[in-house]
Amino acid sequence: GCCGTTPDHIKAIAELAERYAPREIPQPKALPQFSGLEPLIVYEGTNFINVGERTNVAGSAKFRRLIKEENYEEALSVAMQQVKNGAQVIDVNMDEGMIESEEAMTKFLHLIASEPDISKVPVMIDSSKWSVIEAGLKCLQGKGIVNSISLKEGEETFKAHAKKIKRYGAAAIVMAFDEKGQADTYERRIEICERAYKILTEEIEFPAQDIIFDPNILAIATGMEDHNNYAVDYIKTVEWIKENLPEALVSGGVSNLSFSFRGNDAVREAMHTSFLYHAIKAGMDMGIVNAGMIEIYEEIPKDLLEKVEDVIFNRREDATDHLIQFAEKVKSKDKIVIKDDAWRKNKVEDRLSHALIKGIVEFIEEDIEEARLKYEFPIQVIEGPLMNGMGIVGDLFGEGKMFLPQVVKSARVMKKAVAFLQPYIGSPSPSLPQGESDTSEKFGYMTADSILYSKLKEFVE
Ligand code: THG
Repeated sequence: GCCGTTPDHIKAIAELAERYAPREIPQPKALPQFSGLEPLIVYEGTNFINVGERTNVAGSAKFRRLIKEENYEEALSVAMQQVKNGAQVIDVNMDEGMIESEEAMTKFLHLIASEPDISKVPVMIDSSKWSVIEAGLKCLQGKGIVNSISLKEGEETFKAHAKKIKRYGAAAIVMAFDEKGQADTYERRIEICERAYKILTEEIEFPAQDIIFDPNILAIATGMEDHNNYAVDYIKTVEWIKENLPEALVSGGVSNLSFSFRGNDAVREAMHTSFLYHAIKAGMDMGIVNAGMIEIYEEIPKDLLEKVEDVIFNRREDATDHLIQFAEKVKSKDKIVIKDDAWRKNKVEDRLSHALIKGIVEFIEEDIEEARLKYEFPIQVIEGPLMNGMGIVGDLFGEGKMFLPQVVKSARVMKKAVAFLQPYIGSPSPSLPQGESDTSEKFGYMTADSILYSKLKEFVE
């Protein structure tokens, strides 16, 4: 009680309070967070986090050549390009027989550190050699991610590595791999992940939110019957981890899935897109991807999607044969498909939407000019078709059907469109009736950048 409170008041309150259990003090969840120069915090409902795969000597012929030739300047531009195009983390891998991996990792990470446009994002140090990982850890500012550790060499090594990672203040990808080998069934995947989780959280107090499981995305449609259920088992494992191993995240190397369709990008893209769509629904938090090889789920041709999902979900015995046959067709059509410009015949509003959703800048100026002449005020082009298009982009992003790299492309189209309109928006239209000039004044100083950033911010939030 305070001044004016008598013992009677206190008594009355005590009697009332006695009937209820004290409030349980909620324990706020520690959010997973990583950082380069800027933080990357994973909130409830954060969309899928995409990790750029291109700075990998084993996964990119171009990057391998650049590192072998010690052309670090251009190698840096590969990293820069990924970040500019929306990669939220970059995976760096220097594992190659002909490369001094520790040295190359150190040199590359040092160079990244002096490029704030790259080092603003967290780095994922990717190596199967611990010495390379530790060389990388020594170079990182902020909180990076080690890719990876596992129980492959037994518990003692696993614990020793995890303790080191904890001291360096990094997070860790934990592969579903143990003394017996790589997990390739649902049961083996969950057995290893559960065991690793227990060791990490109970024995060495590794923060659960710093554990990122990778339950092995393996190649499907290889012709080997044993491989047919790989995608199904991965997705089931993701669900199990999210239900049973609190706070831990789930990741995976997405391009592995489609190895047997190397050379056929149309099929690979459809496979990645569909797989991600379903795995993210199951709870997949992040993935190592080639952002240029992901489509928009809704835009995959239905016949191709059906064949692809027959394979991913192992829905029929002849799924692989059918996809291979179909792939031949897609491949021969590939070049024609790229030139597919049927959408150019649609009305201007639909063309603007299409350009925004697909991130096509090629025709944007001519379409905007056509729309500008069609509408009474230029601002209506922004408020109408452009905002509608961005609205669709926002919805697709929200539903997990579009990813940040694609949104960045849309935002570029938007920026170009608004920049083109801007000179017309500043001055009031001659036919503008009195009293309505407020609208044009209000939007007179709306810049392409402000629209771009407010929209982007909206999406990202
Ligand atoms: N899990 C974890 N880390 C990983 C993987 C994983 N790191 C490596 C790999 N898998 C993920 N990275 C890639 C990178 C590229 C490709 C596949 C996976 C790829 N590259 C093209 C190819 O081989 O056809 C190369 C084309 C080119 O040369 O440009 O597919 O699963 N934790």
